[in-house]
Amino acid sequence: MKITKLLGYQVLDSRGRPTVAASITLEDGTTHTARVPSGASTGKHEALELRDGDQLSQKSFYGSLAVSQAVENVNLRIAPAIVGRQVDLNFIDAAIREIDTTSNFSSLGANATLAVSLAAAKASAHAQNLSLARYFQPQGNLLIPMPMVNILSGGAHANRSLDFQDVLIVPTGAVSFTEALSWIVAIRETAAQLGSKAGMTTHLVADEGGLGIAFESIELAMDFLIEAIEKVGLEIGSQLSLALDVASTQFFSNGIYNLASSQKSYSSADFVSYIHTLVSTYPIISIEDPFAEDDWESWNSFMQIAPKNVQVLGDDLLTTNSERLNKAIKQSSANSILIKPNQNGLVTDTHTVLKAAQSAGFATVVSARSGETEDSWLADLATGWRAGQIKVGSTHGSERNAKWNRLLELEQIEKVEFSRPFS
Ligand code: 2PG
Ligand code: MG
Repeated sequence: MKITKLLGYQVLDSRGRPTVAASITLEDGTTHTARVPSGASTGKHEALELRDGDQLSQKSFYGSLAVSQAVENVNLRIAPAIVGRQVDLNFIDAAIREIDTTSNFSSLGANATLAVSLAAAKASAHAQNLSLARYFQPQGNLLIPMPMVNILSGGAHANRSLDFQDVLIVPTGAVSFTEALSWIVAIRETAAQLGSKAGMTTHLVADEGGLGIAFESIELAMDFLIEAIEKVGLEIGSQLSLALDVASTQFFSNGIYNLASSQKSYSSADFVSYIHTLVSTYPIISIEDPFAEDDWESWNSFMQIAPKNVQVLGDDLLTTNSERLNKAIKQSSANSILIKPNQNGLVTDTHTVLKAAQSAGFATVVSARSGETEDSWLADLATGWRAGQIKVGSTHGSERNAKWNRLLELEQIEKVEFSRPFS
């Protein structure tokens, strides 16, 4: 089926900032739209998100955050290469790569390239009469991922009310996604009630829908969450465990990890021991970005001493990038990777990274960004690619719940398995 039109334009994300949407119209008259997310704790090795910046900021009321340049690239540079051609994701991604040969899509902008690539996936699915999840997995069972869900937020998502960015829950013992999600909602609600009884400010919802409660230390935050879990009547260990996204690049400078809320500073070596103590003392099953994006040595030495059952997860370290993943595999710097399509810029290349990680025995956690839209393609991609785990933020805000609801839907209507990565 031929593409008759490709249109890029600005829409809003969950922070009310402009982001790129792309709509592909096919010769049967149907239109297929994708919207891209945007991060706040962005790693420096990510593909480039093109924003207008100060030079072009006079052009619109969105100021420097506008994405008019990226939109123009969709309409003036990508559209001429694909309109009139058969809709085919591989062809379209290859055409984009030919237009922008930089390693980080700094010419077109990864927000432009990913919007078109995702719209191409949706349009290709339609042309083959498949749902998006089925398009990503035409034959085998879909794998509903184990959710890793944010309850308490800090860092760049909550005005640094806590140094670490996320305290999350992984409901490892749930028998289905439907059950898993019901546990999470109960825990979030109970944590909010406990907090307000204790006089904490719990109405401050962070960027990803988590509770933006201020804690002096990560230990106090985890103690609080454990209390909420116990109050709900769920058992830590057999039914669920904690996970952390330290997002440590955010508080690493000049070789020192600075924890502002607890007023402590650590050298790299001391921070490795501190993280080791945390994962040995608390029921933590997964720890993301415990060390900064280029502090490879700390990652490598932590992996030597980390308990075998702990997932050491690279986000800013790996940025969904083949070369960085290969380095991490070779040096054994981590044992799992966060997969964020907008760190990479294309659907097909993101899939290549995910497959390489899976063949190296790395766990794969597909992840949303802190700035999201109501688009739910991430859920289809995670189930179709059998990623195993998914991280979307909390269970609050329609841009988050759109993904959870899509997973609930897939669990009901498709032939699925529920992923049990930690059992
Ligand atoms: C992360 C993400 C999502 P951001 O660090 O894992 O939680 O945050 O999108 O701001 O990079
Ligand atoms: Mg992260």
